[in-house]
Amino acid sequence: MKIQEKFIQTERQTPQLNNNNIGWSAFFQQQLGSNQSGLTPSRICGVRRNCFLVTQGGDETQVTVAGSLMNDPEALYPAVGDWVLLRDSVITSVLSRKNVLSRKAAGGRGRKDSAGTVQNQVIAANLDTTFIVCGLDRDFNLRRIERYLTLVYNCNIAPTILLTKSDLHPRPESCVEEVESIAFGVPVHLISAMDNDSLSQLEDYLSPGKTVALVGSSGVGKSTLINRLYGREVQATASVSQSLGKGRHTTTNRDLIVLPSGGMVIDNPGIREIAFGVESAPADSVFSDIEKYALSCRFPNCTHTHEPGCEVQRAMAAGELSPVRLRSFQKIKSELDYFADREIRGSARVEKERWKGVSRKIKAIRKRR
Ligand SMILES: Nc1nc2c(ncn2[C@@H]2O[C@H](COP(=O)(O)OP(=O)(O)O)[C@@H](O)[C@H]2O)c(=O)[nH]1
Ligand SMILES: [Mg+2]
Ligand SMILES: [Zn+2]
Repeated sequence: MKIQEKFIQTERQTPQLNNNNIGWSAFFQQQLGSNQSGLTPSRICGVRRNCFLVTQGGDETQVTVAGSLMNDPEALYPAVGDWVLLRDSVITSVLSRKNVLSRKAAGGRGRKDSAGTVQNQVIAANLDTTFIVCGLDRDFNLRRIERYLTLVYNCNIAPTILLTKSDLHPRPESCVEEVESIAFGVPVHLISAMDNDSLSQLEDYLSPGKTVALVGSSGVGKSTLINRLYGREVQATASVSQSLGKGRHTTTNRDLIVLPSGGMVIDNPGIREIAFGVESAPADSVFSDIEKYALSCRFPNCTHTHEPGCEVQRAMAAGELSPVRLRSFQKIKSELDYFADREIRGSARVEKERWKGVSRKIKAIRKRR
């Protein structure tokens, strides 16, 4: 009875995967051995602190990763866009990648781990194109575009440059010329969220089964673009603060989203930190009011949450500082700490350690039952 149920389940899922609709192809099919019946191929569409999200084209489901995979130094660690095999909501293996958008750890200086291999920070896997997104407001910066182009070229992935917020520039065509002069032969598109017609330029990149990752600084309009392409709000966006001319951080998770067109987009809110370190982090200058109080905290490494003698907490209690502002400061701080941590230790190890913690917790829960 059980076996029959399983058989029916596999039967039902096979046509969908052969349909090519979320990027499945012969390249992945040929990696399925004959002894892998009962294992369901799924695509990673989200990496969360404590789990992965996967899809087979429809709903997202939460899964965990097998301990054997975590402890295998040779195994790929699942990233957004990866194809994985699942048994009972547990990832048992990660299929070989067609390509991977990643950056060498530690600023490309080629730091090596104990085994002598250069560690890579994986941003997304199995892409057809990467959109380098640059806003035509204060974000416009040819040097930054060059750095993104280098990142994408180094991974042998086709770049396309999107200049967003064209409605905010008096002569957007002049920017296209400037970009073309540094990115010879790379397609450049002018996009505005105010102009739905401008999105039709992107149709070819997003035909059924195609996967595109969006990279670019926070606030350039990546999530807004995804919402326009989708036809409704599926990603959180941030309002640009006029005084700063920068978007605020909204999400820390990158996600693969299946568009109604059948194409897929991967939003990368953390790309700036992942790709180029934290040198341009907004936290210090933008939160100078909080930093000012923090100088008077009793402990130099105060997290301003529970420590005695915390001047920030005192200021908040006295109504001198808004709790909302402190929360957003702490959120950005913890993001930056996380990326800084990855910078220093290499992403693979940080991820693995994090997962060891998770598996310990799972074991503890099982014992209690
Ligand atoms: N004027 C204008 N504003 C835009 C455009 N695209 C995005 N924005 C605004 O820019 C801000 C940041 O956008 P968001 O999508 O959150 O950027 P992300 O951080 O790259 O995902 C939001 O307030 C958007 O409304 C555009 O084409 N024109
Ligand atoms: Mg966003
Ligand atoms: Zn404090």
